[in-house]
Amino acid sequence: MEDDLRAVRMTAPGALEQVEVPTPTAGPGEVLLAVGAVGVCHSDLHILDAPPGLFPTPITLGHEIAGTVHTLGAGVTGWSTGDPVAVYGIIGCGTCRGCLHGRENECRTVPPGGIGLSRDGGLAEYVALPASRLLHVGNLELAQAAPLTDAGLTPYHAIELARPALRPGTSCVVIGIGGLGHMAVQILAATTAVRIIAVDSNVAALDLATRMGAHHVVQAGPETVEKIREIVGPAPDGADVVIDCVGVDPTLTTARSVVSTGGRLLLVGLGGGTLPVRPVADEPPTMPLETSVVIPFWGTRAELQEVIALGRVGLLNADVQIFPLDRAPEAYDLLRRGEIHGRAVIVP
Ligand code: FEH
Ligand code: ZN
Ligand code: ZN
Repeated sequence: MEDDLRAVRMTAPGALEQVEVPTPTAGPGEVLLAVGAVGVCHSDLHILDAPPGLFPTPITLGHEIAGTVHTLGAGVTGWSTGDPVAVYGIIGCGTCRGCLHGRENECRTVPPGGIGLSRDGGLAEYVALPASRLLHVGNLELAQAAPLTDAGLTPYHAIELARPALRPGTSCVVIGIGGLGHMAVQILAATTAVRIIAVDSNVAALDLATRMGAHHVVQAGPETVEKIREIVGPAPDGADVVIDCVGVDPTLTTARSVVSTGGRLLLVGLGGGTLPVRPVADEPPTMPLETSVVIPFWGTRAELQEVIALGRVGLLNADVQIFPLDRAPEAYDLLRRGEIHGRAVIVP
C-alpha cells in the first residue's frame, strides 16, 4: 500500500482543497474501503459554510459512498476483500432513544456523527470506516450505488414517513428535481399509485422528471401555485403530500399554498427558507387545518437496504455526472451555482 493518497479535504472552515494524506489503516471492527464513487451533496456546502468549530477540520468530505472492501481490520467478520458495498453514512451513538430504536437518523449527537461529518469521508482513494456501516450492492455499478446512500435514502425515508397518506389516487407534489428530487419521483413511481406532480424552473429537469415517472410537470414561475392547483384542485383540498427538495422561501410558500387540508409537508431541502406557522387567527392561516409538517433527516440503515434493492432491480437510477477526484472542487462550485442536474459523482 503506497504511503500517501489523494483526498479532498475541508482543511479549514470554508476551505476545500486536494491534499496528500497518509493512507488510513483499518482499526478494530473497521475496513479499509477502496472508494469507487462518492456523491457531491449540497449538505457538504453547508458543512463548508458552517460556523467554525461546528465540524472538525481538517476533514475529508464525502458522505455518499460506494466502493470495494480492500482490507479488514481486527475482528471483522462477514466481509471479504473485493466485496462491492455501499456505506450507510450515519454513525449513531448507539445509546440514545433514536439509536436504540434503529433510527440512527434521530441520534441526539450534535453535530450528527457520520462518515464525512465527524470523521474522514469518501472524497479520497481510500477511507477507513466501521464495518457496521457496510451494505452489499451486488453487481450495481458503484457510481449508481453511491447516490443511493443519500440522494436516494433521504427522499425514500421522507416518503416512508408520509406513506399512510400516499394512497392510490392521491397526489404528491415534488418541488425541485435535482439530486434528491429526481430520486423522489422514481421512488414514488416504483412504490406508490399516487399522481406525481414535478415542479422545477428548469425544463431539462422537468423532462427528466417525466422520464422518471412524473404524471404532470409544472415549470416554476409567477403562476406556479395556480398551475399546480389546476391539477390538485382548489383549496381547502389540494395535494395530499408535498415534498420540498429545495427549502427556500419561494418553494416553501408554494408548498404550503397547494397542500390539502389534512395534508403533509415534507421539508427535505435545507435551503434555509422559513415556513410561517399561523393557525386560524385574525389573519388568514398560513396552512390549511390538520396539515402535518415533517423535517426528515437522511434515513435508517434498514431503509437503505430497501433503497439498494430498488436500485438492484433497476427501479431507482441516479442521473449522474461523473468527475475525477481532482475536479471535485469544480463539481462543488457547479453545484453551488445550480449547474449540476441530477447528481454529481466523484470517481477517484
Ligand atoms: C448530511 C450531513 C449533514 C447534514 C445533512 C446531511 C444530508 O445530506 C443527509 O441527507
Ligand atoms: Zn447529503
Ligand atoms: Zn444516538
